[in-house]
Amino acid sequence: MGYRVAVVGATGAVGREMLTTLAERNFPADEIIALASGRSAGNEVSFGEKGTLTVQDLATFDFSKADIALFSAGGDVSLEYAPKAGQAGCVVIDNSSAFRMDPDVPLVVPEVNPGALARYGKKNIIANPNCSTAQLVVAMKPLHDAFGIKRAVVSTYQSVSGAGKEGMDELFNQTRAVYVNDPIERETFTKQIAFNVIPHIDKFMDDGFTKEEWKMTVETKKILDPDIDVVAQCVRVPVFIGHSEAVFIETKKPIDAETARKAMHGFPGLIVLDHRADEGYVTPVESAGEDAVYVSRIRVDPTVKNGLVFWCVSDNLRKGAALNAVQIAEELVAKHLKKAA
Ligand code: A2P
Ligand code: 11C
Repeated sequence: MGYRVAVVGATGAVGREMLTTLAERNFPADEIIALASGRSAGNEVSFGEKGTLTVQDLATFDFSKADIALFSAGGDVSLEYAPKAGQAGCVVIDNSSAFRMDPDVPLVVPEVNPGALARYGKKNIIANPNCSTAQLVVAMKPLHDAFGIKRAVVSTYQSVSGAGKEGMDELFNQTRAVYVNDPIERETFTKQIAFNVIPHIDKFMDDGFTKEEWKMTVETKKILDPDIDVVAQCVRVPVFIGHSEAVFIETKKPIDAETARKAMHGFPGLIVLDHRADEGYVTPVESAGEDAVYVSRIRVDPTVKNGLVFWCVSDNLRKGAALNAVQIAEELVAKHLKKAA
């Protein structure tokens, strides 16, 4: 007998990817339920190659009719509906930031801290990290195990799909407007994104960092190690899919490019593609639609005692969101939520 799986936000950029990923990976489901706002109820969404699903209204859905719910409809929707779903006995895997730092909610990247999942039962909620954190911790984990990371300095180059389908539409429409000389219309982003970069993702905090930057610091500590210091500068770039990161780490043990490469080689979900030649590195366009986190441009940082620099790219809708959520669901059903055959 399979599981009943609901996808909340099924018409959104991540929700659609969740449905595709569930279909592609043959998740053991008897029923997949697509949920979104009343505006979309009755519309059809694709369930990968397996056909289409009719969208139902989240507001009237009874969560006792689902075993697992993947949420990606924004923090406010999660805050309102995830606790209700959890209380109805449905395990929520939440892609928003609403519950990530709640001590009773595990924050999980299955390749990095699968053991944390065991504590999901307090609220029946498991949190999926921010997309920029998910790819970072996959790249950092084997290096941390081998060399002990003390500090990471990260600059991100984040695609517009991180801001959902509206962000993607805004890049498309502004790019077109530039070419046809129409006025540039702005709604989702705080400045023009077409042919520009914006050093501002999520709201500003009192200390001058943005919430996106703060999330990278605190989520990395929760997932990987509270003793690692992370300082981030997050930037939106006019790329549709795929987040990129320039990462500068300092380690406890001496580190060099060759041993770092060996430590990363074969780590689940991570691909090192690093040739010091034209095209010997991965860009976000190549990462789109792929599951892996890619690391390139590995080199020693000669300005600190034990330092390494690398470039890290991944599809933010996949490992950064939908794939990680489905991997959590797979781990959950394999180890924690077994159904009688
Ligand atoms: P809808 O399309 O009906 O508005 P994205 O992150 O790509 O912008 O997508 C957001 C997703 O969250 C969409 O599926 C959207 O559904 C859904 N959503 C937004 N607000 C609500 C709400 N109040 N109730 C249910 N789903 C919502
Ligand atoms: C972005 N990283 O690229 C954000 C999107 O906390 O889940 C995801 C925000 C979050 O805009």
